[in-house]
Amino acid sequence: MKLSVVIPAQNEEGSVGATVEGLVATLEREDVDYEIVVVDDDSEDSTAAVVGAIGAENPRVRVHRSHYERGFGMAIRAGLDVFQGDAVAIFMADASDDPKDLVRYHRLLEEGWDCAFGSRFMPGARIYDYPRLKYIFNRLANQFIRVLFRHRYNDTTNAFKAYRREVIETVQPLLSKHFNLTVELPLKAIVRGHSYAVVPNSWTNRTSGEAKLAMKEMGSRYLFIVLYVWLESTLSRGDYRVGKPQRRPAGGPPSPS
Ligand SMILES: Nc1nc2c(ncn2[C@@H]2O[C@H](COP(=O)(O)OP(=O)(O)O)[C@@H](O)[C@H]2O)c(=O)[nH]1
Ligand SMILES: [Mg+2]
Repeated sequence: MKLSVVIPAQNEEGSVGATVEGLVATLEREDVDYEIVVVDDDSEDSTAAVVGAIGAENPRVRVHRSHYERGFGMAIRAGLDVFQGDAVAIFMADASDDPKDLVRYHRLLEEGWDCAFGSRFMPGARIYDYPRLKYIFNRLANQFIRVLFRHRYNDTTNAFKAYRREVIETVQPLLSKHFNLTVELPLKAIVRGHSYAVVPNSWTNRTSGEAKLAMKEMGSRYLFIVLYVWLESTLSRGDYRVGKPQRRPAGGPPSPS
């Protein structure tokens, strides 16, 4: 199973090189068939050049200049349009995620799960230097999602997850343009009927560059998409679930001739 790794990156010259090189080293050591697509949005620094230089040596690595408007969600959506693997993982450019966790995701997908999710808040997980205020909001948001969707998974808000290609087709059309895409993808995958497995993850705070998640601006957008998916799951009678037989139009299918 070929794994595509989509990395949204904006002004990450201080960490994107190490992130990509770390991934390459681990994926090659573990014999994973992969491609790495770094989606850049008009970075004003050398992000694209750094990745371009790695790509010149390793054809599995490339930069894709986002073909959408700027934004975290739109950059990931651009990556989801162009990836070529059988599955795709979303990975941060700031070296906060661990390539070894990605290898575990790949194994889960190979075992047959549709989605592989991590949790930074379960036994076996490790978090380093998580900003305090962000931690409080994170735990509240994930608890709210758990109650609403009646599931036990406690880290829906982490973007670092992996999906089989079919899942990316099932969750269309995507609506989120910003960080709220991180919850739209897993919640839709779950309510539309895909299977998922959860493993402990580690997460390390960035040591270079700036964190871009502005919680003030994102709160209402997160709430919008969470409620949107919840409304779909409670009121749409399963119309968007995978495997639900489609009703044929009256009169049956059009005749072949
Ligand atoms: N292409 C692109 N990448 C982005 C944008 N905003 C954030 N990112 C990337 O998304 C990842 C997560 O962003 P980060 O700032 O670390 O978020 P935080 O740690 O949650 O505050 C990093 O790799 C960023 O470079 C954007 O508007 N466009
Ligand atoms: Mg970050």
